[in-house]
Amino acid sequence: MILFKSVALAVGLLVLVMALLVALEGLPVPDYTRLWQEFRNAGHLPLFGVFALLVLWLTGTLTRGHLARSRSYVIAAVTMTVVAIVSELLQYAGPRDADPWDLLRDIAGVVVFLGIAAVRDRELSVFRQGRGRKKRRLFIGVLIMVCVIALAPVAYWGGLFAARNARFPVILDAESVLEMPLLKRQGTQIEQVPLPVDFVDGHGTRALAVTFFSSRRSGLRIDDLYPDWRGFEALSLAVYSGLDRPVKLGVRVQDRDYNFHMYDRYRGEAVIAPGSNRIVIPLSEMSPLVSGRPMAFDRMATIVLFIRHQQDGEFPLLFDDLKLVRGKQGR
Ligand SMILES: [Ca+2]
Repeated sequence: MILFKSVALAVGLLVLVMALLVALEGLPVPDYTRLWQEFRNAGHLPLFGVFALLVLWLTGTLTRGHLARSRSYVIAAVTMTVVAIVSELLQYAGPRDADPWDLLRDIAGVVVFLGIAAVRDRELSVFRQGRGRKKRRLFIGVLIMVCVIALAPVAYWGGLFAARNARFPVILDAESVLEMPLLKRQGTQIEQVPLPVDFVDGHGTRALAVTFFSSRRSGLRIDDLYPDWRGFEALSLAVYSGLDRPVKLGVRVQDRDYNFHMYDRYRGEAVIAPGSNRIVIPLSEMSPLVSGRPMAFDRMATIVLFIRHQQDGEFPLLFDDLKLVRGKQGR
């Protein structure tokens, strides 16, 4: 009877957990950013933790007096680990991308929540006899460590986004290492370098060197932009070229409503002369888009700086002081 109830419980939980995971994925989100994604990933921890407590409670209630207390913990841990593995396997088969880290977060949730319950459980003798106190302290230390590891990505991306928000309206200045994880290379190499003395349009002490290689398209992509550009008049960028000839730099700007059609984003081109350059693109040029709708300046998403059909071997351009400005002069 207990076996039947346990199987029914496990199947019921699996259905419920899957429903909640689907709901977690389908929630309307305020901001489609890496930080939000990490928040959502971290949601696995309390979700599985709470369910593990539920199984613990049910097992204790169903088997009152027939089962050692510690066995209830083992049953809860095993049940939820199986639920986590099966839900991951189902996701491999389903439309949602399965993430092995999710499985670790699920199990971390089970361990942490059951662990906290165990430490506080008066019926559990393991932390209350003999050297129990020492074991208890060690165990609490392990729980804290598991929590810190599982939540580290949220703290990491939270820090990067806080620095991004503090920098705004400057988008890229290459002064801080905190800027680098928000930049994506597309067939390029990037590094922070000292600002050349004749890069008069640059700012501070460093610039971002982007090395372009021969390819159909290579560039630099900045996702997860500070979203609200309202109240600004132009996008301004300093570029330094060590070449002895002009080169054409493509600029692409997308909002969060971008529908993956080439006419549903802004696309411009600037000629970069040898030496120091200042490119200024009035926001009025970006809207309306060719697709006909206005650019959503309160929900901006991505800037891509690129070079097309680059066949001249590798060369670097230095980017700096990419920012939004209120006047159209760009400074
Ligand atoms: Ca700089």
